[in-house]
Amino acid sequence: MDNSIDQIYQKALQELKAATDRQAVEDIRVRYLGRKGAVTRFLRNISDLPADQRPVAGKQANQCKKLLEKACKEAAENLETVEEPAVAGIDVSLPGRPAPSGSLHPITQINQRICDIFTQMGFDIAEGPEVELDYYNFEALNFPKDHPARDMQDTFFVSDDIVLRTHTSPLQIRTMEKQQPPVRIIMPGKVYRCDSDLTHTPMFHQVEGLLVDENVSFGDLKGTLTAFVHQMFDEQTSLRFRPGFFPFTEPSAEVDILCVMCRGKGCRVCSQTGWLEILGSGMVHPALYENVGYDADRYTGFAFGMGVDRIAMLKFGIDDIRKFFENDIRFLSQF
Ligand code: 2NM
Repeated sequence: MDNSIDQIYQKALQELKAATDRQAVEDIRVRYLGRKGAVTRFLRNISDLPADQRPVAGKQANQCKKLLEKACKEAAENLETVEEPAVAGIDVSLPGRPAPSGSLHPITQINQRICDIFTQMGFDIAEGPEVELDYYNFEALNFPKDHPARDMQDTFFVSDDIVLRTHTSPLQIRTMEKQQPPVRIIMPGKVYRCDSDLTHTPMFHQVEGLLVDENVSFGDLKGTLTAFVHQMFDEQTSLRFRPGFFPFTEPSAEVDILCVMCRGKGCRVCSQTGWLEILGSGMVHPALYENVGYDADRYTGFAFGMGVDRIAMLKFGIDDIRKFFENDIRFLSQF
């Protein structure tokens, strides 16, 4: 009898030692000290013993019960103190926090989209210097000596005959000097003009294009730029070709799209006209062919130019161009 309660007690202690979490301790406590537990049953059966054995057995069993209760409590507490420091305050079942990733600048995104559309049509990308000779920036492009763009007020002069390029067209001249037609290139890049307000910054981004070959017509210009606008905006976008003037093209046309804000009704963005100018274009002026040594009787071509920043403002609905260059992460992370 003495042995049996001691055996129960020793077995319980052994199991407690092996327990690795608090639930295991609780299971042991129920199995020994619960209503149908081994110790509880032993205590209940004491009344069946001979009267002279009852006091000793009762005392021993009660002592076992107390010691076991204490052992269970301590085991649970120990497991708690072993577990907690490792996971203090942390729910290890939660998914980890993702590392914040950067995103492409909105101007980069639009620039890439423009280049994708034209390279899919077969245009090659050309790049060149931002500090240019006056010759490539103006002279070879048929800008007369007294043209207003040559004014100090519009152009950053590095020296008498060196400027920060005011457009990427100098590169078209450089390309034509090196290569006979067919030529089919676009030139993305930074350009510089002495201008600064809500819609102008001293540095902005342009993509210009040039296609020269035999039998290139104004119809090719219209078809190419219409296809571009439909891919850049959407297939339903209405556009119009409006007569314009550029020194390097003749005839010249400005391309307008129906205002993306008011759909032609007239609003602040389109200055109540219902149209937005997004491109300049035209048939390459024969004087340029003379300058690069092309046979002007054999070849014709078209050229175009657009402001990437302006298109990005229209696509994203931004009314102040300077936001693009402040590099406020709260602004940039929205794109
Ligand atoms: C524009 C508008 C019209 C243009 C012309 C040329 C060149 F040099 F090939 F003749 N490059 N880009 C051009 C024509 C650019 O930008 C508004």
